[in-house]
Parts: sequence; C-alpha cells; structure tokens
Amino acid sequence: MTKLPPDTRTRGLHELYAEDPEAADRLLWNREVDPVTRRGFLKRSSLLAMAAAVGGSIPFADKMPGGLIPAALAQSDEPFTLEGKEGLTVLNDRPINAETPAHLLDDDITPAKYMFVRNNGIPPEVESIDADTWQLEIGGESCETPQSFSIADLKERFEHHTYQLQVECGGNGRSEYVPSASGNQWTTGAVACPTFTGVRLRDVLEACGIKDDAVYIGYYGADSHASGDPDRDPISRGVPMSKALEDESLIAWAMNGEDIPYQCATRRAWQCGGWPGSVSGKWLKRIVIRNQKHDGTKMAAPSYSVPRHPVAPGSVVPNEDFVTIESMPVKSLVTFPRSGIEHALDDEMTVRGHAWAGDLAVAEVHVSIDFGATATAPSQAGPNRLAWQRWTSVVEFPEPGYYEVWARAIDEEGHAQPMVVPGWNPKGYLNNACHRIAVQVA
Ligand SMILES: Nc1nc2c(c(=O)[nH]1)N[C@H]1C(S)=C(S)[C@@H](COP(=O)(O)O)O[C@H]1N2
Ligand SMILES: [Mo]
Repeated sequence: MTKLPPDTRTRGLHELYAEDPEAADRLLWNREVDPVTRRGFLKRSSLLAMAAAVGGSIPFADKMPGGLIPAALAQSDEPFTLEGKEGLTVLNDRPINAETPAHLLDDDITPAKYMFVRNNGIPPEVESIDADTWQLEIGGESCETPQSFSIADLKERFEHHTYQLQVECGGNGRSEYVPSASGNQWTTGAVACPTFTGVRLRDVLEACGIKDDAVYIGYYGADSHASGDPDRDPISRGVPMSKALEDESLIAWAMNGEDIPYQCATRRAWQCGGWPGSVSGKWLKRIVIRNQKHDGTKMAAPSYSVPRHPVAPGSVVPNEDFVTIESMPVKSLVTFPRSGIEHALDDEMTVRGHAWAGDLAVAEVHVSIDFGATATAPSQAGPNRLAWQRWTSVVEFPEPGYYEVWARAIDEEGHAQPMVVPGWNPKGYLNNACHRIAVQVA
C-alpha cells in the first residue's frame, strides 16, 4: 500500500492543534475514542503505548504536537489500516478520515468495507447508539407535533424503501487545487454508492405535521465536537424541504441489506443522494423542520460553499459572496483496470467505471486513449435516480508504449467534466476533473 508523506497524514491534526491545543492534547493522550483501529497511536492510547510503538521513551513528549504520527511509524513499510476498512488510504487519524483507491470502487454496489470514512468530530461510543434503545426525535419550530421514534416504531409505522444512493464528499478531489486548500486532502476516493433501506423522511415528517412556513430541515448526530465540548456540534447540516421530501430521501437503518456498520459511519442515518455527503447525517439523533435556512454547524459560508462567481486562485472571498453547495457536479471514475497495469498489445482491454451527476442523470461517457483527442461513448445505466451509472468500454491500442485512459461524463443538461482541475475555490470543493489511469502496453 502507498505510504503517505508525513505532512499529508498529519495536516488535519496540526490544524486541530492550532485551534485548541489543550483539547487536542486531551484527545490525543487521554481518551479512548476510536474503537475501529488497531495501531497503538491510532487508538488514542497513552503516552506509554506511543513509546512502546516507537521502541523507547520519548524525552520531549510534552513538546510533540498533538496527533503527530511519529516518523518512526510514518516511514515504516507497514500499511496504515483501519480494521474493517483494509485497503483504504488513511488521510487523517484525528478524526478518522480515509478514502478508497479507484480500483476498489469497481463493484456496482459499494460494499461497506470500501465505503470512505469522513468524520467531522469524534464518533459516539458504540454502546451509546444501541439499536434497541435508540430514539430519533423529530421537532423544530415548523413541526406541528414533535415526536420520538424507535427503530421498531419506524419499521412498523411506515412503508420500507430501498434505493442505491451515491454519496460523495464535497471536498473529494481537494488535493489537486493550487494553492492548496486546508482540510482532508482527498484525491478521488471520497465517493461510494451502496444501497440504503429505511423509511421516507417525507412519511415521517408528514406524520409529525409540517407547518406551512417550513423551508428547510436540519439533522443532529450523536458524535461529539473534537474539542470535547458537549455544547458544540461537530456538524449539523440539512437541505431545503423540496430535497428533503423527495422519494429517495430516507431515514435508513440498513446498508446493502445489513445493519449499517458503525464505522462507516452510520448505524442510523438520514440519507440524501446527489448532494454533498455532508447533508446526510450519521448516528442520527434528531431532525428539525425549520422556518428558515438551517443554521447548524457548518451550514454557514465558507463551509460547504463556493464563491458565487469565479475567483483567481488564492483569492480571499468575503463570506457574503459564497453560495451553499447543493447538487454535486457531473463526474466519473475509472475503476477497472487499476492504474499502472501492463497490457498486451494484441489484446483488447475492457475499461469500466461509474459516472454520476448529482440530481441529474448522466447522458454520455466518453472514453479516450489519446488524451481526449478522440473518444468512444459506451452506454451506461443505473438502477434508480441518484445512483451512479455503470459504464463499460473496450479499447484497442495501436502500438506499444505508455497510454492513459481518460473518462469524461456529460450530464443530461450538457455539462461536461473539465479535462483538468476546474476553477479554484477557497475550501477546495467540487473538483470534478476527468479521472485517468496509466497503462503500459507491450
Ligand atoms: N453525524 C455526522 N454526520 C455526518 C458527518 C459527521 O462528521 N457526523 N460527516 C458528513 C460528511 S462531510 C460526509 S462526506 C458523510 C460521510 O459519510 P461516511 O463516513 O459514511 O462515508 O457523512 C456526513 N454526515
Ligand atoms: Mo463531506
């Protein structure tokens, strides 16, 4: 597995440290918060365990930045893995964030183990989100009759639905922006498309009564803020009523037919396809119906927002000039073969991947082996609205040498993926540049 340079791995940790050094220290050294990992330093273990991991005491331990991954370990050949998520690339361990290499996203339906992990705060203790005792509250100023539901209530009272829903982090592709934007340096792997089973949010909200002045919903999860402050939410986002009430918006208890696994987040989730992953809530505790745009944590600019008009790279953009990201732009991925393979000249090569376009459908995918000069357009299809669409193509190489296979998707309104990185934005969102893989033909 590829080793990450130490600066990539620790970037988010340094930020947390700069923000609140005491809290960062407390979190790093004193709390057992992460049940999903196995490596000593990932376990938020004691200084002793850290010393054991590097093979000796650490005289200047009090000067070590919180979250620093000791070079002795960062340089080891041992892969840096999360239990149950083997093969994913860990970008940050405080909080845990990991992405999926393109070739592991080849399944039509993403298995839980290959679902990227994106945490804004500290995941709740496993015991605290027990399926039998869990309650979801529905409330807010535009809710007529606030109510609480157990999973059993939801299952009994409302019709069940299953949809395959595409989830992509708004920051997927951030690593390619120059100047670089702070945050997890996602390359291409913060995207997935599992199936979710649950009840329609619409049915549940209607049972609680939606007042005429309702315009937005917001969610709250059971995770806690990285500072440890119980009064701060790590994230609390939402969507306008029109998106919340569409058929595919679910309160889900199952992913791919099984209970939603703890570390891919969810357990109980509100799932909303086609928009940035951040509008779907994990470890869902509460949904509020609002008479104004939801004002929870990370709703305001510059979070999950882009400049209203294009800006020069590196610009400082005032908050009032941002707009909240809604439907995600058209994008595609080559998931087979794996980049860097060797291929025999005489054989045709099958190439395949997925394409998606937020709320829209993908109309065409172009596959090119000559850097976009010419292309073939394989057909593509998906199971339901808001799921990614599978495309497959067969290519032949004219002579030996180095090739790149490029894929470029075009949505039903004619928007095409840019060949290279699109316009810069301060937080590094929405990079939908064409994906490409390398092939050596001999
Ligand atoms: N409660 C809660 N919900 C959350 C988040 C979070 O940190 N806490 N992260 C959001 C973001 S930014 C993304 S991209 C998706 C990631 O879901 P995953 O970890 O299952 O891939 O969850 C969203 N919902
Ligand atoms: Mo995200």
